[in-house]
Amino acid sequence: MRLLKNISRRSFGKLGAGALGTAALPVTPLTTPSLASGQGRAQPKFYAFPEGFLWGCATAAYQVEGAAEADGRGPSIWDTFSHKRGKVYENQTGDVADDSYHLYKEDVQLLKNVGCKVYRFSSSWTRVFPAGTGNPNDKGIDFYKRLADELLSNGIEPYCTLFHWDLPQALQDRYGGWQSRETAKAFADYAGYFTKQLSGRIKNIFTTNEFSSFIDLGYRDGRFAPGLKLAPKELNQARHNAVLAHGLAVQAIRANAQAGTKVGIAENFVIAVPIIEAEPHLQASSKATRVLNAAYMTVVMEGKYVEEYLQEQGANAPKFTSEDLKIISSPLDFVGINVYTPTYVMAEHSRNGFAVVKKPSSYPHMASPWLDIGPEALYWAPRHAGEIWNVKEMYITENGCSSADVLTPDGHVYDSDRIMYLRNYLTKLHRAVTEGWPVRGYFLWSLLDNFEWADGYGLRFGIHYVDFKTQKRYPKMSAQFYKETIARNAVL
Ligand code: GBH
Repeated sequence: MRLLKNISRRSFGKLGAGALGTAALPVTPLTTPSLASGQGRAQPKFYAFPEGFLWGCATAAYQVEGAAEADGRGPSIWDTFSHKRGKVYENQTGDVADDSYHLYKEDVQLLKNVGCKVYRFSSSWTRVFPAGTGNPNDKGIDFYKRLADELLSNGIEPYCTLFHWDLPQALQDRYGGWQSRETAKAFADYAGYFTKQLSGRIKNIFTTNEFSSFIDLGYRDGRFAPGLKLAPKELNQARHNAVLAHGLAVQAIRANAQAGTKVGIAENFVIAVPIIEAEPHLQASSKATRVLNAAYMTVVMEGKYVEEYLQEQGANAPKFTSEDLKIISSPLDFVGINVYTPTYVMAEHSRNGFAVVKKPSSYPHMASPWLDIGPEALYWAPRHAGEIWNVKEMYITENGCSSADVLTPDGHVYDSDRIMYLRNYLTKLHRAVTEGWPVRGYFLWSLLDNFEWADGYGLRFGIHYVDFKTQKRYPKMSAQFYKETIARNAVL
């Protein structure tokens, strides 16, 4: 009591977060509760992770780089889309974003301060090939060399995603983007070239990030670039071209990589969580995972479109060859899973054997209305991937949340809801790892507040607050939480 009374708000700030600033975040020493204060109480059980677990943060090129016209970068469909009125919150664009193209050294220091072992970023296709194909741009490639070198010299391993939605505008204009196989081939050429240039530095590569986000939202709902609303038949073909692009890229990466390079994918497949963890719902959730991800993850992992999908789509099903399916399911070294929300599933006497349980309006979510809170998704994602598809090496390539962060006049952000979210999700990841599902690392989304696609700068996902007027970065309380987690290799 006395202690509490004596700590004023100001001095609490100094104790808890006052040392943050841009300087190193201190880690508080691990204290063992004194026996005197709790005679007979059991020792606390920390949620310890295996030694060598790879903690990191993630970002994507268009969301953080800015420098839209620097050094010969060509336009992507997100430049075009964000510059059209009414497409993005307050007509904001990624022209400047976090200016990480110029401030990357500072951002690497943020990673280092938090103790990250790994960093997942994406390369901008139009920095490397300004027109999607044809002549490469050395200055673009140079940026990723410098970034990788900066990471490596700070003891942080680079993980690069080759496509995080910023399709070259030239390919959209010439071929209708993902509506054509030509785009898939162009992607493979870019993947091969990038790998040849960078695999001395970058040993871990993800092809594509989240098919459903760039195809379904971009070509069906029109909410994301390029803002199209295709009919089902054309949509399914675009989906097919996207998974084909991934497969062709895997082959191109392998053909051009130095020994020791690993290749994978980053997917936010629908995570079917059994509404009750008991039969018959367990079986229903496995079945649902295969069927609900038929057009993307399932065909990538199994090399076939499940019957349920082909029947449901009927005449609108994609056209493909058996050779396509072989390419699409080219063996991977690891699978990356982006985990945000659960999809609850229950057993049902129907042809599929499962039903998706609609969430009531009272279901809790974070600042983004779609971001329903369900920590158990971080247990079920690795379990399904391991159980259904026999995945032997996995990463959580994204997990994190938006909060209504407020920067106090003295430069702090007390994002207790983000800490609550992370603590609970990580506890479930701990369960998955403890049960032996082979998750090697975890990338928190995101290192920094950034351009949140159609939500612009209106929603903040970072563990560092960014003042977009000054480009100053401020570690939030969640950065301190994550630093403690990494330092102890355990969830607190
Ligand atoms: C990830 O997508 C992305 O990989 C990353 O770039 C992004 O910043 C992060 O999540 C946070 O959003 O507005 O109702 O149409 C996660 C999957 C797909 C979830 C698109 C939000 C839009 C829902 N996202 N979806 S809505």
